[in-house]
Amino acid sequence: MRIDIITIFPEFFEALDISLIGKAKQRGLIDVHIHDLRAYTYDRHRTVDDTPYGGGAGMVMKPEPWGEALTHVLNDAGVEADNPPLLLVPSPAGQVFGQPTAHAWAEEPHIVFACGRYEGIDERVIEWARERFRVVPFSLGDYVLNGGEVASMAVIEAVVRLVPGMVGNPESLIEESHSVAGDALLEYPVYTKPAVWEGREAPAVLLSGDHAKVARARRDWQLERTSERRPDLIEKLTTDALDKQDKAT
Ligand code: 6GU
Repeated sequence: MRIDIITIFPEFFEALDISLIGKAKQRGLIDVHIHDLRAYTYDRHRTVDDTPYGGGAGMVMKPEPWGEALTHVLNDAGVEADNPPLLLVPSPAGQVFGQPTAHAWAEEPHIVFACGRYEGIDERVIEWARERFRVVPFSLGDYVLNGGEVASMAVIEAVVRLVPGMVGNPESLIEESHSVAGDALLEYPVYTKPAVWEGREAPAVLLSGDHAKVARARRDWQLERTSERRPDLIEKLTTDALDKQDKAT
C-alpha cells in the first residue's frame, strides 16, 4: 500500500517510524510519502491560508497549493485516470470513521491524506479532486481537532495493522472482524501475573483451568461492561448475536 500525506506539519509524521507502522515500512508492506504543502507556495511567506469569502472567524486554506500538491502526488505515483486513488480528507464535517471502514481501506493500494486545518480547504479543491480521486471526508467523532494530522495518524494506525501480511497471528484479527459483524461488544477486562497485586486478586475463574467457565465469565464481563459504558451498542445487538445464556442474564 502506498500512503501519501500532504500537510503543513511534516514533523508530525516522524512518529510513523516507530512501532508497528515503522516495521511495516521496513518490511515494504507500506510505502509512505510525506509532502510539505508549503513547498507548493511561491510567496516570501509561503502562505497557505487566507480570510474566508463572506466573512466569519478563522482562515481557509487557499486552493492553489493544494491543486499543485495533489497534482504532484498523481504524477509521482503514475496514477492512471481509470484507477483513481482514495483521497481522505480529515474534517469534523466528515463521515464518522469506524472499524468496518478500516477493514475496507486496508485493501486499498493507494491512499492520500489531505491534512487541512479544521476551518477547511477551499471547497473547489474538493470538487476538483473528485474528478481525479475517490474523495472521502472523514471524522473521528463529534469533537474538534485543530488540524487533520492527528486524525490521519489515527486512521493510518487503524488501517495499516489490518493490511494483509501485517499481523503475525491473523486469528486475533478474525476475532476482531467478528466483533465488527453485528455482535460488537467491548473487550473483556484482562489480567496477568502476579495472582495478587496490592491486595487485589485476579478473578479465580481465570486460574481455574476450566476453559468453558473462562469463556462464559469473559462473555458476561463483556455484556456488563458494554451495558455500562456503551448502551448504544447493546441496542444494536441482533437477537442472533446473543446466546441462550446471554438471554438468561
Ligand atoms: Cl478528522 N479533523 C478535525 N479537524 N477534527 C476532528 C476530526 C477530524 N475528527 C474529529 N474531530
